[in-house]
Amino acid sequence: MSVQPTRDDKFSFGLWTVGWQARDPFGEATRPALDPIETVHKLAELGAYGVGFHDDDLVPFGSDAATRDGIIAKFKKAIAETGLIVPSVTTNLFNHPVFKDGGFTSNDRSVRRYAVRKVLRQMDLGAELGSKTLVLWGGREGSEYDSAKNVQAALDRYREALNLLAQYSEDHGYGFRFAIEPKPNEPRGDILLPTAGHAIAFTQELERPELFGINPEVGHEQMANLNFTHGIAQALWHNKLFHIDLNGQHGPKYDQDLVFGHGDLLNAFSTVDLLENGLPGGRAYDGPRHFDYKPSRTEDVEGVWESAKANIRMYLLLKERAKAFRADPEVQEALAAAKVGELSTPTLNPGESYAGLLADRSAFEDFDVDAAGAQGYGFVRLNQLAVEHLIGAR
Ligand SMILES: [Mn+2]
Repeated sequence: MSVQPTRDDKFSFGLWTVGWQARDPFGEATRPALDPIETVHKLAELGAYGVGFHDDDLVPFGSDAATRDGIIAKFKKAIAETGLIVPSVTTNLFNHPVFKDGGFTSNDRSVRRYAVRKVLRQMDLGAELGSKTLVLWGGREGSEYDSAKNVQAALDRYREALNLLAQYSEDHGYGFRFAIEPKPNEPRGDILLPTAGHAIAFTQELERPELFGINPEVGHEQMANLNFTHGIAQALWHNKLFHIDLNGQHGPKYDQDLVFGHGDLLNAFSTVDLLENGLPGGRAYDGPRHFDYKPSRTEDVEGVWESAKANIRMYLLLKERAKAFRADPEVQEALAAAKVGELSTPTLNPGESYAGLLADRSAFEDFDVDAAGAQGYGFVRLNQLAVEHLIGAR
């Protein structure tokens, strides 16, 4: 099937995704480094509308000011030539040994001060490039040993840092929204703000909670054995889905970062269905469809671009399948039989209070619990229709 991406699809990639040289804990790089400028051109060719990056993806850590300025000038030229945008930027607070005990929550105060400065510098650059979202992945914020980290103090320091970032953004008119990316573990044994739920709760404790949301990643939630589609639905409900990282994962194991849809395909289908078709009465997601995957270590450079293309193609195919699912009269009938729509009707009548509920004998005294308990909901039939649409059998 031919599926052509357009800029309206809002596909974006991080420089670090296709640029991963496939170094892992057990082996050396299997691919050469990619030139970020060439990557920008290649992503535009593939149909992406945006590119994101950590500070160190673009400008190697420790570069002097002149080198940095030169690289940034070339990057800006590439952005202008291709018409790509930079929807989001992020900061590398995990690679250098200085961050081995974290950035914002390192036990060492001088490391925390350095980490905050590094993020402020990346915010200046992001703002200059028109970026409105700052992603915060705190992969080193955590511990291996419970006795080594005062978690409540760490959350105090996390809050202190994020409040400062928001203040800086507002004072400079940058207009950033901040998207916390949860992950349960890896590289730390246990990472702070490990799931979408933890991160959403944390945003409520900040000075400007409305500026903070989350950037949930398929694989990260699935590493915690959670349902990603449920997670993003709840994030939308809280108005906290600021960004999304799409990839593939086979359940709770190391972070696989597979192509989107190459892990839990059924869940990828429901994710695209939610993002593209929404739910009655629910909030819609309008941000980038950002791929945060890694081309497998077995692939050469040609395979890197094939895998990038595969993400886009998987998303568009799933979008087409999800539209067909929603348009099928038999599905609509099965949805009605399963009372899926009835859940949107409030449990109380308009204006009714508990007094009305107590006065309604049909709700309790005369309610036929045996009949209600005996009814079938037909969820399996509905799911079979979904799977048949997914695999192209309908
Ligand atoms: Mn990610």
